Amino acid sequence: MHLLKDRGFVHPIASEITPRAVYAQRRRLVQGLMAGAALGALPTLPAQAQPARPGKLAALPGGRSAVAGASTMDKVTPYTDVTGYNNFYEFGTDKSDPARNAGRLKTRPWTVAIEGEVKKPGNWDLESLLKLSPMEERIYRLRCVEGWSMVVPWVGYSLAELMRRVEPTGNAKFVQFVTLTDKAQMPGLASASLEWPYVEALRLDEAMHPLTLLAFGLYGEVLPNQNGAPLRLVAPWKYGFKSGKSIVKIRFVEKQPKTSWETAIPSEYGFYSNVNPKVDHPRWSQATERRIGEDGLFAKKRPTLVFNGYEPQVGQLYAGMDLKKFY
Ligand SMILES: Nc1nc2c(c(=O)[nH]1)N[C@H]1C(S)=C(S)[C@@H](COP(=O)(O)O)O[C@H]1N2
Ligand SMILES: [Mo]
Repeated sequence: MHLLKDRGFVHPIASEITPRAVYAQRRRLVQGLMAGAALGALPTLPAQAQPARPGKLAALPGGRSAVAGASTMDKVTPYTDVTGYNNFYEFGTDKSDPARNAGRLKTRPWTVAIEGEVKKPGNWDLESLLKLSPMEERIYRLRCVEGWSMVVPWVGYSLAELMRRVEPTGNAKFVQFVTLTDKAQMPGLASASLEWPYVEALRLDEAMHPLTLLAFGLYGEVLPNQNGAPLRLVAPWKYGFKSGKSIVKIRFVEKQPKTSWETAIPSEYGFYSNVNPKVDHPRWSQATERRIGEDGLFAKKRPTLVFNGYEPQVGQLYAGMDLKKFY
């Protein structure tokens, strides 16, 4: 792994990204070796090709969404991949760390503080947030800046629903999302891979866009902890890192806030972070992507779409902006 500057970890360069199938196989091999060692037997591969479906979580179905672009026809990524291959650095930087370490995260009681430039600041408990608006299912592509993507059936509602209730003032130009930092529950916080808390932000109009989802579930169930329980953001036209997990605070501000990735490596991660195949990451191309679940050794990469394919819906938000400058 390439280490950058004084930080312990950054996204790997593209050539280092292990295809999912190879990674899964390697992991099974390691597990097999460990099991074999424990039993004092010869190492054998477990018979199951896929890990067993973990215990069902509480049901959280969503109705069909009427929001334009909210349901891609792309084949959804298997549940085991969506919940077993994650970025959630608070639980470790390996893709398998969140699934392994996030189980202990306590997601009730949970409150989200609404602060800053709003007429109605205050604390919202999870139960009130769950009841705020009818749940919808949104099938979104999620593309990580590392070059992989998935298709996830999220459950939630537009962030705009909450924003309308708290009434941003005329001074609110940006919305900042602050996520949980709890050393007792999050082993990854011990490493200085990023500055904690993990913070992200959107421009007010981006946050108000109907595609911007406050997600509480996936696959018809409440969010697994590794995917950002009990609530996370999903902005489908931006790289995955813009979508903060396990949000505890939403702050409305006048000035463009710094985000965790920008603070860590400003030359590589800008504020906007719109999916843009024409703007290379300084260390690798962003022109193609590997779709998780179809990435056998011989699977072809897919061309990455401008705004992750959501250009008809969000393109006008950036009319007249130089997207090479505002990357
Ligand atoms: N709090 C927090 N949110 C986070 C991250 C993180 O490390 N911490 N990683 C981001 C990145 S880089 C990606 S690609 C997505 C991954 O979401 P998923 O694991 O649900 O696919 O979460 C984003 N949200
Ligand atoms: Mo990411």
